[in-house]
Amino acid sequence: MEPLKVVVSGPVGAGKSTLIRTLSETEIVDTDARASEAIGKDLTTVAMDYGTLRLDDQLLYLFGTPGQERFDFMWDVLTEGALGLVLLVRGDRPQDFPQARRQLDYLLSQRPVPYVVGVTRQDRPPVWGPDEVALYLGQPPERVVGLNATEPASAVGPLLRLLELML
Ligand SMILES: Nc1nc2c(ncn2[C@@H]2O[C@H](COP(=O)(O)OP(=O)(O)OP(=O)(O)O)[C@@H](O)[C@H]2O)c(=O)[nH]1
Ligand SMILES: [Mg+2]
Repeated sequence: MEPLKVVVSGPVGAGKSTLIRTLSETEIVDTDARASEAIGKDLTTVAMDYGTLRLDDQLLYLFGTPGQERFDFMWDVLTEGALGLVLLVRGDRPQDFPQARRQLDYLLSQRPVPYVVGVTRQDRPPVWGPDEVALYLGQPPERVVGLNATEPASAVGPLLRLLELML
């Protein structure tokens, strides 16, 4: 089977780099640099993350985008040839939901591919659950998956769901 290119996008701190670091079976490429403005954490992705993962017989190439919108010119580069999209958002930061929705709309308008929304930090209550975020975003519940991006068994959830939806 052909490798499947999946883009992992979403606002700053959503857990994009963490998910790829948690899941990749090969050495990851990351481009985290010291954040030049106050974004609530020290390091931020300035170009991309890259990792790979095999699920059953399917090899996945995972490409993470930067979250900071000043790097959004990278989105079009990274989504070239992508066949799936995982849009992550922090479940404990509802103030990020409008931006997540804008990014999802934009990315799908550029490249209408199968997608899943992942709601991170399910291990850190109080946190919005996937069903609540699905309602907020006007998405069908099967498209929204809760996860802890630091935990392999949980982080793989959105990718398994994406493959299910693609079949
Ligand atoms: N407990 C917990 N921590 C998480 C989870 N997801 C991400 N984090 C933490 O959140 C912080 C930011 O995660 P990153 O993976 O750097 O976020 P990002 O989406 O790549 O951010 P940018 O590259 O700046 O856009 C890290 O300290 C992670 O360990 C989660 O599901 N649970
Ligand atoms: Mg990152």
